[in-house]
Amino acid sequence: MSVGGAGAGSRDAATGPEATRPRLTFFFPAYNEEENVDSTVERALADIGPLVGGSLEVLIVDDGSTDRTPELADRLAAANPQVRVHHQPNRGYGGALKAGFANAAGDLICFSDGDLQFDLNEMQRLLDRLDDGEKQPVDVVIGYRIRRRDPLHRLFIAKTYNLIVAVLFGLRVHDIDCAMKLFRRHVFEGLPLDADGPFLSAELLIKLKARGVRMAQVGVNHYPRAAGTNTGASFTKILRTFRDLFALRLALWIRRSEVLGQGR
Ligand SMILES: Nc1nc2c(ncn2[C@@H]2O[C@H](COP(=O)(O)OP(=O)(O)O)[C@@H](O)[C@H]2O)c(=O)[nH]1
Ligand SMILES: [Mg+2]
Repeated sequence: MSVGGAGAGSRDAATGPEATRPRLTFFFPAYNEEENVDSTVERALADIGPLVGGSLEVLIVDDGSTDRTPELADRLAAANPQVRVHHQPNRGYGGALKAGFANAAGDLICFSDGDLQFDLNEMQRLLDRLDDGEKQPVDVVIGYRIRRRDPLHRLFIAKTYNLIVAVLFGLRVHDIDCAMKLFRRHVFEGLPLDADGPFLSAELLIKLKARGVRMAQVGVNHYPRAAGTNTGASFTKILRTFRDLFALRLALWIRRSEVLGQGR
């Protein structure tokens, strides 16, 4: 699918025309996050809102949650016009991120996770880098976890994965999966994104880099999950990630311009 720009066909009717775009959309994937969804929205409004003079849209992407997340999200959206919710049948982490990009109304789009493992106020660091006129101009700023607060086996899996992606795709970034990322809206125009699973984060960076989009990296803090369970590296998700990884590697060899959304 192609997200952003005119391709964002699934945008909810509530989004205004370009003239009324909020400066920034913050979205987060929420999959069975009933314990965290209220506080993530609250933190986003309190911590990110002031960074953009209140011109903020908070978009909850409910990816087919089976707990009370959908109803809590609806309640949050009904209570505050700055908050919107996009519901969809379960597609996976990547599917949820794609829905976020496609449905965000902001001129700038950022996302994080819905489990409070990041300090949302640190979006300031990403916004500062995007606006820093003294450094090389960039259109994307990605965070990296200065000290990742996850179980040891997760750190090992992540290191190996980052290395494999670096070797196979030449993508050298500190932390592919860090869920603190900021984009200018235009980078999504005509950009086809495929993975519905966790590989989407890598796919996105690989394709942006191949399209010549300039990116910067900034360090952010990371905290243990506030509530609920980490499901980021289940066995099925790892299998799915490798399937998608090899599919993209092959596709970039045999039909590069098509997968990059560039006319042949
Ligand atoms: N759409 C979708 N989102 C998920 C899934 N698993 C986790 N998430 C969301 O992705 C984010 C990170 O999940 P988490 O389990 O904390 O991953 P980890 O931090 O990498 O262990 C949270 O916002 C979750 O709600 C899933 O299977 N589908
Ligand atoms: Mg997490």
